[in-house]
Amino acid sequence: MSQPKTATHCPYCAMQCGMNLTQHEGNWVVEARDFPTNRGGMCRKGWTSVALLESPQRLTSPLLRREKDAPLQSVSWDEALDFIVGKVEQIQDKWGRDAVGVFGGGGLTNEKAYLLGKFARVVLKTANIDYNGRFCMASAAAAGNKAFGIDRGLPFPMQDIAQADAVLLIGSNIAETMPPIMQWFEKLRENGGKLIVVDPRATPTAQNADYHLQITPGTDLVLANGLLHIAIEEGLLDEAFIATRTTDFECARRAVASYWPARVERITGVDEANLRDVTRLLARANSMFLTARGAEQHANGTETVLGFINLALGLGKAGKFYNGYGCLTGQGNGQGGREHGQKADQLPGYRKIENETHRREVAAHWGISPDELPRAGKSAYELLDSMGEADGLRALFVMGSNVAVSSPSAGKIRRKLAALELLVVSDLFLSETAELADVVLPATQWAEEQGTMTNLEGRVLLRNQAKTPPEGVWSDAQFLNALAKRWGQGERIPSEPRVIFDELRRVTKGALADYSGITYERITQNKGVFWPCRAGYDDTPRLFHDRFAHPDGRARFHDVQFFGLPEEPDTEYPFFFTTGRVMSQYQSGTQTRRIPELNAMSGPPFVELHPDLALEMGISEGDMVRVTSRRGSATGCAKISDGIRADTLFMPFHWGGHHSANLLTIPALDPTSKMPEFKVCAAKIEKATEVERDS
Ligand SMILES: Nc1nc2c(c(=O)[nH]1)N[C@H]1C(S)=C(S)[C@@H](COP(=O)(O)OP(=O)(O)OC[C@H]3O[C@@H](n4cnc5c(=O)[nH]c(N)nc54)[C@H](O)[C@@H]3O)O[C@H]1N2
Ligand SMILES: Nc1nc2c(c(=O)[nH]1)N[C@H]1C(S)=C(S)[C@@H](COP(=O)(O)OP(=O)(O)OC[C@H]3O[C@@H](n4cnc5c(=O)[nH]c(N)nc54)[C@H](O)[C@@H]3O)O[C@H]1N2
Ligand code: SF4
Ligand SMILES: [Mo]
Repeated sequence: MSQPKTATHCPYCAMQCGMNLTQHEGNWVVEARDFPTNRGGMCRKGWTSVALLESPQRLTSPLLRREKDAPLQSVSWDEALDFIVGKVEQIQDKWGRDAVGVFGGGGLTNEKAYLLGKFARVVLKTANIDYNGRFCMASAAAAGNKAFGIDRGLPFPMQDIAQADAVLLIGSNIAETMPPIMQWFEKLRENGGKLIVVDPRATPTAQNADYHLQITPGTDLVLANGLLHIAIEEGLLDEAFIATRTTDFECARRAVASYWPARVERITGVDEANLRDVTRLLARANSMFLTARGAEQHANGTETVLGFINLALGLGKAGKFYNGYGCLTGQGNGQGGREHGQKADQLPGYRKIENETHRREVAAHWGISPDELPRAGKSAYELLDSMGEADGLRALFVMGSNVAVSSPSAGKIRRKLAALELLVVSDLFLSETAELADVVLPATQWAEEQGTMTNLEGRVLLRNQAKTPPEGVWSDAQFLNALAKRWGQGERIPSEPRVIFDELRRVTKGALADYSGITYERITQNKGVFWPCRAGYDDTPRLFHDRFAHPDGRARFHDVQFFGLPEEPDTEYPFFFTTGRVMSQYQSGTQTRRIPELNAMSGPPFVELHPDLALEMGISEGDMVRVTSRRGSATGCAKISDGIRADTLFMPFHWGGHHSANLLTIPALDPTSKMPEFKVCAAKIEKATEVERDS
């Protein structure tokens, strides 16, 4: 007999497709829900997600490593928590409070992200908390704040995409990373609209586009400035919009003056005719400009995004129906996770930790004095890199991230994680990071708890609990509460999602990301609620129609210049090495690599290269190859494709061990967002040795 259906959302990406979970003859069954975003669509990761619910590999007991070289052993919760408390006290007495760090995740519910930020500041009293969103959309967030005065991924509902006439999609492979969103692009095409994709590879997304600009990796800012240069030269600017709704246009005009088309063609590899066609197309239509990781994960990611915002503003394509700039946020709660205080420089509601008014407001809610609130801490990569260094971390809590696979320069980071005095990892499975831990805590997963998520449009959603967790598994909120109790602060760290959400609503009242009018009931009735939303008011599906969020209501242009890449190919490392995703694996792979159906679809770890290069190197399809950069080497099977530039190698980052793309990546950081340069470094490729082939 079928059981009642539980309405929830997918465990993975920022689409947060609506799904129903139910049991049929003892087996879990998933069905796609007719939700306004996915409208009955899901990708294969969503369809197979129920395989995680009864996985025999789930962690079901805390694990403890008493001595550095001892194995992890199953222990009771009391034993694990007492061990943590003892170690933390020892370390903070010896090295100071900030020697204990916290690393969160953009997949955590709003409730847990909020609670983790509060736990770090109020219970651990450390300044050092940051999260993996710093590796994700931090550059777009920084640019949005600078240009518009607020950071919400899409400032409009995704259905609006279907009504635009042209979309410039920069560094995004949504046909693989968010497949159900493609229905809105298909509608756009049916309506006669055009899609322009900027990517060094002919991805499934690019193959379906009207224009594919096969850019030299890392040169997107030159492209942005080049298009604005052409718009100025050809008289395509929207002067009225610039005069009434923006400031500082002159600095953008000066910035792009030297980006004449021939120079832009030389640097980006996109020919002048295409540059001109695309500029005209974007200027004459309702146009959207959407960036994702290909444009953002660079040491100049913030400036690159600002370059595309300059272009959108110059053409008058923002703050009106079916026009605008947006960032395609990635993780399940990539949006909400960046609003409620797990960032080093932030307090809940997108408040700033260094702003004295904000400190007073939040401290009052938390029942402490503003002086007790720590100041801004280190950003994600800086935090990880500080492990074991003078005035760096001696202990780290990781909740919702697998940094041993996903951090840049992962070889060095793995060594530092293993050498910590205390590494506590809470996860669903024994991830590569958990393998290095002193204490591993088994956490509930999406269908085993309730909580809200904010999708890439800023729509707050409710995940309902479908199943009781396996025995021995606790929610992150429960263990944070149990730890806080041991320090006499249990009442400050509630463990019930609804109680936490009500606190979050009160604390964010009046802040930029105001959730005070959002309730579980209102979310259910309305199929999601767009923030900001104050009690008694409507929500905000479209953000900028009346004004931008700066005090003067205007958007800002910026002077952005291209100064080259942190590492250019040279004779020793002659190729661009870039990284990204495939459809059937998710992130560091902790969840999806445990689903045989998905492994069969993605195939083994691979390196994509052009046939000319393969011929030159004597490499055949399926050969085991080794790619090497100045930081390290990784191996994978050769995947030969004429869709990639001949000067570029591509490797997905979903695998661990010596198949990890991040053994090569360079930890050059964007000075504003502290986003690492995941998308370009210099590398060489060769056939692997026999030993490597067998391992
Ligand atoms: N299947 C799957 N879906 C996912 C995820 C996943 O792991 N797997 N993760 C989710 C998350 S957290 C995120 S952040 C999103 C990411 O979603 P996307 O941004 O779409 O994913 P990526 O594959 O990282 O990068 C997109 C494209 O950038 C291109 N690129 C590389 N270098 C450059 C460059 O210099 N310039 C330009 N213009 N393009 C470049 C790559 O070739 C790639 O095709 O996906 C989400 N959805
Ligand atoms: N080379 C390269 N590296 C990259 C990128 C790239 O494009 N190229 N992309 C970057 C980006 S955009 C991102 S977002 C990061 C992602 O990389 P990670 O931060 O490593 O993300 P996940 O693999 O999703 O890790 C989430 C972990 O938390 C666990 N988990 C899931 N839900 C919960 C929960 O509720 N509680 C707890 N305690 N654990 C949970 C999962 O099992 C998993 O082990 O990688 C970054 N690294
Ligand atoms: S697109 Fe994202 S949210 Fe939708 S089913 Fe796939 S992974 Fe899940
Ligand atoms: Mo991401």
